[in-house]
Amino acid sequence: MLAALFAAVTSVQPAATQSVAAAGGVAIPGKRPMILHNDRPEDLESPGTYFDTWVTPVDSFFVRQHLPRPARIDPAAYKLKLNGMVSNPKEVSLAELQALPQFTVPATLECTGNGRGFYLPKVPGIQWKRGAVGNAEWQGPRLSDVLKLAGPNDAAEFVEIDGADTPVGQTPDFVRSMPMKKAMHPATILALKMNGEMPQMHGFPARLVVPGWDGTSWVKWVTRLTPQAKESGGFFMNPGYRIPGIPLPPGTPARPAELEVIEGMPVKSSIMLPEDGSKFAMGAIPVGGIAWAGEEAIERVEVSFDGGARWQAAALSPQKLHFAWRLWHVDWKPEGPGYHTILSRATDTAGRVQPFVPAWNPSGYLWNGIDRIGVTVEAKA
Ligand SMILES: Nc1nc2c(c(=O)[nH]1)N[C@H]1C(S)=C(S)[C@@H](COP(=O)(O)O)O[C@H]1N2
Ligand SMILES: [Mo]
Repeated sequence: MLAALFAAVTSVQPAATQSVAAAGGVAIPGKRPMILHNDRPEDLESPGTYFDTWVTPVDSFFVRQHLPRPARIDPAAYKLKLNGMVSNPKEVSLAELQALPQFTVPATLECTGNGRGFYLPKVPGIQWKRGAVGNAEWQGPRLSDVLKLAGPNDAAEFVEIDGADTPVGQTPDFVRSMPMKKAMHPATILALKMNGEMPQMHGFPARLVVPGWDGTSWVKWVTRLTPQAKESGGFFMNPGYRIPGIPLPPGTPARPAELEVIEGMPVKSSIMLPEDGSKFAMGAIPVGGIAWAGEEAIERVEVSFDGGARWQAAALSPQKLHFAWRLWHVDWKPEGPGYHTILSRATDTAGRVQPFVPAWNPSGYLWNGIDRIGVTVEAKA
């Protein structure tokens, strides 16, 4: 039954894919036509029509990086440096990482700027709408097992992570850190595979998977892990990727002392079909999308077709997992012709509910407002 519902979503894909290409979508090798936000290197957003499968294929997955992608690392020459507060500093080969027990973690990766384009007043930065998110099956050794190869010191509270990309011009090196507690979590892995094979664009040969945390923590092309006593202070930790701990009136500047590091992501749903502004003839219209909740699982998605007066439950895809999204679907029969507003609202296993108005913040992070589109239904001639 559910499979049939989702099949209906799939069936509208080809025509809409063409419209992405026509609307300025670009073909990058290894990708279907994507929404291009930057080139050199490309920042790519997935159009709504690609969100019809629980696992996002690599060719449909969004791409984000701050610096040019590093040259492809020769797997035979690859070395992962383990240093800092460890008893046995060392360099580990890809073969050694492959020899550790391998785990598969299905998890949703979302850029913390996904939805920035919906904030009012507008904030600078890539104006992502709904498509800087994807769900993949990641596979590799646990980060805890990798760190244990070097014997981290008990006094190490954080681990610093560096990728192979290097600073360019005004943009400093992309270096992140996270608390040891999250690094040692059994679901945190150093992925060597994404849906079976790690593509260069997504971090070959090794990228962090930090389930439930925003994409910034998911460092690609990992070359160094450094247990340390304190959080790192580089640009991408501070002032980068912080949000006000005390909510600010919209449009006001950040107060640096009140900024906090982003960790677990909020509950959220997005309407991926139909496209905002579409037109239909009277009849059944498939409405669907995705919902996810950081470190929690999705309990419920509700949809409203009357501006939020009445809500109805959407059918959900069966996998109810922490860290991974659920697809949702409603077969909608409009009551009459005219313009209709469609809203979607998710609730998670911790009881968190998607808000009407997410907290405005100067960097436009963590947008999770109740999603909203409008469609026009035309009376039959
Ligand atoms: N080395 C490195 N890793 C990185 C980044 C980067 O610029 N350099 N960008 C991060 C950000 S902000 C996001 S949202 C994700 C995007 O992952 P993807 O390109 O595989 O979709 O990668 C993260 N990992
Ligand atoms: Mo991001």
